[in-house]
Amino acid sequence: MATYQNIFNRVQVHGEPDMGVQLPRGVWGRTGAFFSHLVGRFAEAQIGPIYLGTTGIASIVCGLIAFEIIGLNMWASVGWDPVEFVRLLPWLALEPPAPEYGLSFPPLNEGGWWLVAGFFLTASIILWWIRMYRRAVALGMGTHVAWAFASAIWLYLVLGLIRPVMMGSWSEAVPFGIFPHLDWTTAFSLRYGNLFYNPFHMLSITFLYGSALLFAMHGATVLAAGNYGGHREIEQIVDVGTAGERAALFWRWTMGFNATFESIHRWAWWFAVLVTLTGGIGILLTGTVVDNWYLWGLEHGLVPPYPESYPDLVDPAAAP
Ligand code: 07D
Ligand code: 07D
Repeated sequence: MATYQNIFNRVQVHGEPDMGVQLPRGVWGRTGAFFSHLVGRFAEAQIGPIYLGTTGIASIVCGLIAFEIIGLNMWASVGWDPVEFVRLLPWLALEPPAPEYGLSFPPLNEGGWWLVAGFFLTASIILWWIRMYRRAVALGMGTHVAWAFASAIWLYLVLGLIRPVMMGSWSEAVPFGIFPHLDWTTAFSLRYGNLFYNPFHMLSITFLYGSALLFAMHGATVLAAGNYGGHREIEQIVDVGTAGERAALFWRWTMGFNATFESIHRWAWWFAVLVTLTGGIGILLTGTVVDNWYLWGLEHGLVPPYPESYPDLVDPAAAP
């Protein structure tokens, strides 16, 4: 019996590319479209039409400028040796200015390039946000995708712009680089007394784990009802079969209640959005309102009171 499977063995029959709903032409036309068998094994086989548009092009240009500045600075840091550049790439960095520069503009080689790259990266990300927003409006859709993206941009802006400005120093910001940004993350947690005791870090982690759980439940449920056509969304909408009913009953059986076709997507949206929304709040409070999350945790009864086994020993985290 033929079962419907999207990955690996979907039959790829197609005619002309589907150019999408007719809309009044914008400043820019749509590009053409073509089919890729390989892509069709993982998703829709059709590539395009892509709408580049003014903000799209501007975003790509700004993104490329930032990428070039970061890459060239990293290359310069290994004396322009191409082999060393490739070998050490994950460890190379473009660091923000040193603390003595505060919020001023330092010489290019002492953090100035970091500021310029940050400016273009931020411009690129915001332009891409405008593009998503405007494309959704042009299609008569809601702007949910743009607002979810805005939540990620909020955390990014807190990390690299808002918090450093509130702290009065660019040196507080994240360096560009694969492992260097991980070192920064660890150092940040240590410097501010263990981020685990930051309740907003806790919330962020809860929503991160929750997002993974929800995604697994949703994906698994739809696939599990696949032999009743559960994954064939259009048929499910026009012709109510039993896939949705079975899936809903499955969850009522196993955990007592079930999401609806609509609410599962609202759950997913909120869980994902809250990861970076709460995360950004947690980072913004760090160093501005709370200097040491471990001591804050002690004060608020979060940190377990350890027995005084060694009364003469001073806890380094509690030292002034
Ligand atoms: C799968 C969608 C595709 C996106 C990808 C990332 C770049 C960077 C630039 C070489 C899920 C593209 C990467 C454009 C290239 C240069 C200069 C999204 C998917 C494939 N991090 N982080 C990574 C960024 C922060 C942390 C990986 C960006 C904070 C930890 C990648 C930002 C803190 C770990 C990356 C950012 C932090 C990572 C994989 C911006 C706290 C890992 C990301 C703009 C939140 C993991 C070696 C991924 C890793 C990892 C990119 C910010 C912590 C390089 C662009 C400062 C603990 N981060 N990150 O798949 O393997 O995301 O690191 O804010 O363990 Mg990070
Ligand atoms: C970075 C949003 C910005 C990204 C944007 C994308 C491009 C690429 C790509 C063309 C990720 C721009 C894209 C430019 C274009 C292409 C291909 C989202 C970003 C706009 N933590 N921790 C979190 C855990 C510890 C620390 C969040 C777990 C330690 C710091 C998350 C553990 C220390 C920060 C989380 C753990 C520490 C965080 C991130 C466990 C280190 C943050 C959520 C089990 C020793 C960030 C409040 C996210 C935050 C953050 C998880 C441990 C430090 C929930 C599970 C104790 C400094 N941590 N963490 O979605 O918000 O990021 O904190 O140990 O800043 Mg943590």
